[in-house]
Amino acid sequence: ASLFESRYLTRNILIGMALGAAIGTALNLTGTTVAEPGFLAGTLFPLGGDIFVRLLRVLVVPLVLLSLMCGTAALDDVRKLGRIGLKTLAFYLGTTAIAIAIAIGLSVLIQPGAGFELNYEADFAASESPPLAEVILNIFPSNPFQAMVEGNMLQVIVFAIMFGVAMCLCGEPGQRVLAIANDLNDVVMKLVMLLMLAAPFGVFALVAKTFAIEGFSAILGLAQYFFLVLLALAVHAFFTYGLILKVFTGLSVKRFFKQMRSVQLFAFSTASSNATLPLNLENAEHNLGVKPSIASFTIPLGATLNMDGTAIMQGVATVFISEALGIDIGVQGYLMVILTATLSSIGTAGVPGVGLIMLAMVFDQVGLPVAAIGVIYGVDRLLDMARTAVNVTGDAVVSTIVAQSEGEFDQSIFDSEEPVLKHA
Ligand code: DAS
Repeated sequence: ASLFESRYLTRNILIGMALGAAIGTALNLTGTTVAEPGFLAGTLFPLGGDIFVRLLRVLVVPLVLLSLMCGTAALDDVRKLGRIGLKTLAFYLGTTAIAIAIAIGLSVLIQPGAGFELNYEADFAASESPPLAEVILNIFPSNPFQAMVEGNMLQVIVFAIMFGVAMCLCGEPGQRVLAIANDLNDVVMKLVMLLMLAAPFGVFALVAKTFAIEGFSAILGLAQYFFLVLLALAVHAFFTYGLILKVFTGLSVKRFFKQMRSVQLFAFSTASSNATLPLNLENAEHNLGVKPSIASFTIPLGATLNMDGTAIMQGVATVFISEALGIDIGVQGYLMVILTATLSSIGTAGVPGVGLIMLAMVFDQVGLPVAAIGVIYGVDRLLDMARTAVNVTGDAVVSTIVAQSEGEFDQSIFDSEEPVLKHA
């Protein structure tokens, strides 16, 4: 069996993660700190990890463009696009709102910040939050090449759909372009699978660096906050996703999570939905049975605007900091958090650390001091890994539900024992 098969991929990523955690923790215990990272954790590992993530992210724009053009053009009835789009958006925004509600509900119950000494000398620079109208306007590309150069995923998605619809309605020329786009798409996917060969090494470097610098010592001071975020992530991933998958498709939840394993481990290691997008797309089509006409739309859209894990961190962080500061933001404050966190996840790319930048927008809206975010900065990288795994899982769950509801789902692939990634 070829190395590319996803069961090897999972094993290889696990090996890279385990070695990375062991070496990273050893370095941390022998005195590596943020201030004194040393050559390994300060240079070698970050270099290796960043090169790996860059190599993956370079494929994202061409992959989203090609797979979306092909997916849209492959729809037997272009009018389906509107229905698919609305269903997908409803599920994405709905699950994100549920995610924050779970996070706030658990936090208000457990009171992680009560009696916490909050001395924030570390400042956190707030990024200006663009007004809502601008966020919506910014979804529409004025220059598709600029959108691709800037990696503005929502603009790339909008352009690809427009072009795909035109291809679909354009008869012979459209079919010729579609054939070329399909071949190009296959080549890009093959490139993704080739890069997966380097996954164990890239994952090792990323995990080793994180564990070396942000070792367990950072967690001890923020244990209540850290473990509450993990609890809320687990509740949302297994309960919410498990429930909606069962209710809307009747599919086996256990099987779903088994098929998602390599993608989740990869998302955890890279802490980047964008870097995980190619694998999530390949996995949705060839392990979950989601047809390309759906996956090519729902996965890229999800990677950009569906960040339930991030929303959960934002919910817990808001309660934690407001409690520790003794500021009661009240029910309308929490409703504002739910609205702002859901909307701020639209249009922010899935890259490491974007959750904290969005948290500054949320704090701005509810009147919490943005500088206080510096307190939770120390453990954010580890939490970023966990919440990114939830983000990509949410994308895959909604893709499966929408695909099955549109009859664009192949149950035999979902049930197949030996998941094999097609471009392996
Ligand atoms: N790392 C982001 C992602 O890729 C999530 C986050 O920063 O919260 O989804």
